[in-house]
Amino acid sequence: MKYFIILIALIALGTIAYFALGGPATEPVLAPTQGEQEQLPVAEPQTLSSETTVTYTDQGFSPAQVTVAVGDTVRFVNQSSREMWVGVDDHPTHTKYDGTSKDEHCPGTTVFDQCARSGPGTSWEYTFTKSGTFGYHNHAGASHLGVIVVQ
Ligand SMILES: [Cu+2]
Repeated sequence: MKYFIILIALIALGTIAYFALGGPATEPVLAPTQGEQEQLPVAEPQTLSSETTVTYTDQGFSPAQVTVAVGDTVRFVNQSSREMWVGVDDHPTHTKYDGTSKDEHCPGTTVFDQCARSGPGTSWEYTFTKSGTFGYHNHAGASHLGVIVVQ
């Protein structure tokens, strides 16, 4: 009788082990793994901050409009033959970032305003911390315009 119970127990264990390990269930496991691998490269770039370059020449800002994410930095490189002062619109007050005028927020780094002239070969960068569409101009030559869209 003892051996019969042990035999039944072994058969039961064997059956459980067969269903736990068993069955060629490898194909359904592989399919979701491939799906996850395809999604990863799409998600990663959205979480990284980056730097975008706008070039200023005698013809103006190029590209004239760029779209960046909150937290991204835009570098303005002066490759012109004149002075550059990147300032948020409108000229000459520069109030269209947070309502403060140039005379109120300069010198400083909180507003999208260079607050100073910089000569050929120099650059100035600004990190955008809030979303919005910000028109700007060269305060030292206000006919040259650009737009930064922060999403
Ligand atoms: Cu201005």
